[in-house]
Amino acid sequence: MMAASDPQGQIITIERHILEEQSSFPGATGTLTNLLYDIALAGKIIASKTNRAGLVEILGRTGDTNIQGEEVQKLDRFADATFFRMNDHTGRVALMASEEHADILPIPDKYPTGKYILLYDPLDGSSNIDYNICLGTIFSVYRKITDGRGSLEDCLQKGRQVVAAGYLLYGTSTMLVYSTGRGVNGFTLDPAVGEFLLSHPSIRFPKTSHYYSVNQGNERFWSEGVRTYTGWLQGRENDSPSLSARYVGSLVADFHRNLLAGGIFYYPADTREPGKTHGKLRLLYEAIPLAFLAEQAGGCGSDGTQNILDISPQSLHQRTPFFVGSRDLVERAEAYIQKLG
Ligand code: AHM
Repeated sequence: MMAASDPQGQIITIERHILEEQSSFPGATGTLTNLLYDIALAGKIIASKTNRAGLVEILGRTGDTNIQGEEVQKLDRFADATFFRMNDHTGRVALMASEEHADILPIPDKYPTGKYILLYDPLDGSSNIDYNICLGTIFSVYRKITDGRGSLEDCLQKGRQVVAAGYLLYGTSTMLVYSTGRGVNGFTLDPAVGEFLLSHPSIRFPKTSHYYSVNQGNERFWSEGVRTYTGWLQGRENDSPSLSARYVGSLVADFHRNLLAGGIFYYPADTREPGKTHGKLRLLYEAIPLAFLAEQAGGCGSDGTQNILDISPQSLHQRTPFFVGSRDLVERAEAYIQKLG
């Protein structure tokens, strides 16, 4: 897709787009605008490293494990530190929380705090780092609702309170896709000018879907409802859509493809071990931001029984079953789960 331009034929940079969006919010101070621009800048820096991930200097693991018990890789650590440092001193953010840290991340005392809460998964799909496969960063922004320099309560807001959310996709090109609640727009980084250019304006899920994305290797651990639903997606019933399977194992990549081509990504609850009965993915860092984007693009996100955006988070690293994509496919998953469990 070619970069979108205005009627005069000018290319629309992300800065210009964010500024134009700001002008449609009466009373906007520009703080969110600048925060989004800081995020875009962090994404550019992370992209410059992920592009070089195959090189020996960055490849390799730190040997530590993160709060989820997963091995932390160097690039994760770099992405995590970059996102924090790009936002810790600006006076726009009151508090951050990262999938890589057990607790909330206060702004250092020497810096002023602001009115926004920033939650992020710095490098999603990190099991793919060694194999030169797409990775992503997922973020969401909320307003601070407590007094002072922010607290855990500020991070545990429902998805309905999201002010802005989006992701960076480090693929064949680097993309930034975001929404401030006025639709979804996608930007592609032009390495020649070092700027994100509007390439995918007003993204909506297409009416016809093409793909379903799930780790089918886990099928034996799924409920009957999820197994039967998967059969329906594959074409085993009269009204089946007969979709093709595509699974990268990087949530951002799987979501992005299905957003553009139409489809559903799901990571259901499974019975493997007690911890997985609530799914694998994190409500705050992964499910809520993508469910917000999906809804803004005409789709939706669900845990199989209720809309992800209506769940009250109880803890920072809470996991959830997750179904996200074209609305009719998500609703059909809910119907199978309601009927068969
Ligand atoms: P991560 O936080 O270690 O990157 O794990 C999250 C990833 C998602 O990107 C992806 O959708 C899922 O885990 C894949 O899990 P699995 O390997 O079990 O299929």
